[in-house]
Amino acid sequence: MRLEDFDYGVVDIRDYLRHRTLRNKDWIKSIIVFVFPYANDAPKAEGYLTAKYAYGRDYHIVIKNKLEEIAETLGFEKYEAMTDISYLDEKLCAVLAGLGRIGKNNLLLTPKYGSRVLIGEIVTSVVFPKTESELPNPCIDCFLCVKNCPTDALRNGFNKKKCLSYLSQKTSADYELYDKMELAVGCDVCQDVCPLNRKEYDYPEEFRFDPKSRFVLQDFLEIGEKNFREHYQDKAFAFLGYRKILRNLLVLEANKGKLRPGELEKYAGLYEDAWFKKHMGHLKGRLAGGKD
Ligand code: B12
Repeated sequence: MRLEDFDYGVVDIRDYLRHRTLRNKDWIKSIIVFVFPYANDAPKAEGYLTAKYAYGRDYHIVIKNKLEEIAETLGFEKYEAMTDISYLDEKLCAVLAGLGRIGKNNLLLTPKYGSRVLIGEIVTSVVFPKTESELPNPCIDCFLCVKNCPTDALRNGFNKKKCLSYLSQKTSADYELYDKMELAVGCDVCQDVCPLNRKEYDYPEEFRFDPKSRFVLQDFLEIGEKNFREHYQDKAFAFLGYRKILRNLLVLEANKGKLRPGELEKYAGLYEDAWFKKHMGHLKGRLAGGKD
């Protein structure tokens, strides 16, 4: 495993500290930042898909393993390999490493892959020569992501509370926003409409679509809460837990006009959680043509 086989750039820790603070990390001298591309198109499949970043094996596992291997190869004694679950602002790291710039969709846009990349990093006590390039911003200001965001989360900056990706992980009471949901986990609209995301490229085979990233309500109910963790243990969305994904699937069924009021009654009684019951109440109101 050679560093040259990867898309990476190096940040001098002093440059990062000009923008963000870090506590008790005085030993870090360099951040080696990596981008890993993932799927760019959706399979034709019955049921509800996850966002594309979650099509394959959990990227937290895949990327961390790769980074650990690289760090071993480089012979680092003191280092940390991280992705997502990281104390660093990873997009800022990637920009400082010369890997891309931030687009109107709030994401790192790279010249080679567009925005469909995941970011990972190795922080090390070794001083590495820093990457000097700063790329021009490839975002062409077409505003397609801003205009097409189903919940208007990108207008005047990013409003995470309105972002469907955020909502799919949370138990928010903004039920009307959920009415726009199209995926079982996450959201891809702002990336799907981006003209810079029409590139062809290879990506790690671990990120290829596997059928567990497609949900059919009846099958999901059969898997059940007890078997959920084991069944989805190698998927990036396992941390959401059974009930939130079930809520998402019921929202999607309602959004597609596939739920009957009688069915909802049955599901609403499954769990005592107030957030679950209230959301089912909202769906019931929708089916009845009322407000709530
Ligand atoms: C929390 C989180 C979320 C939350 C909230 C995000 C938020 N911004 O508040 C939610 C659940 C909404 C979310 C959604 C998604 N996320 Co997320 N998320 C994170 C996480 C863990 C922290 C983000 C964060 O709070 N950063 C701190 C705040 C301050 O930064 P920010 O506002 O997000 O970004 C700004 C700074 O980076 C700054 N910045 C960037 N460059 C520079 C340069 C200079 C000089 C300065 C001063 C500032 C600056 O500008 C950015 C834009 O305003 C990161 C991983 C990480 N540890 O960084 C992943 C991460 C950002 N997410 C990622 C992904 C893939 C997604 C989704 C695409 C998943 C999906 N398909 O559903 C969506 C995209 C939504 C969107 N359009 O942004 C990737 C992004 C990869 C990329 N190409 O950019 C990351 C990096 C994870 C990873 N390891 O790859 N995410």
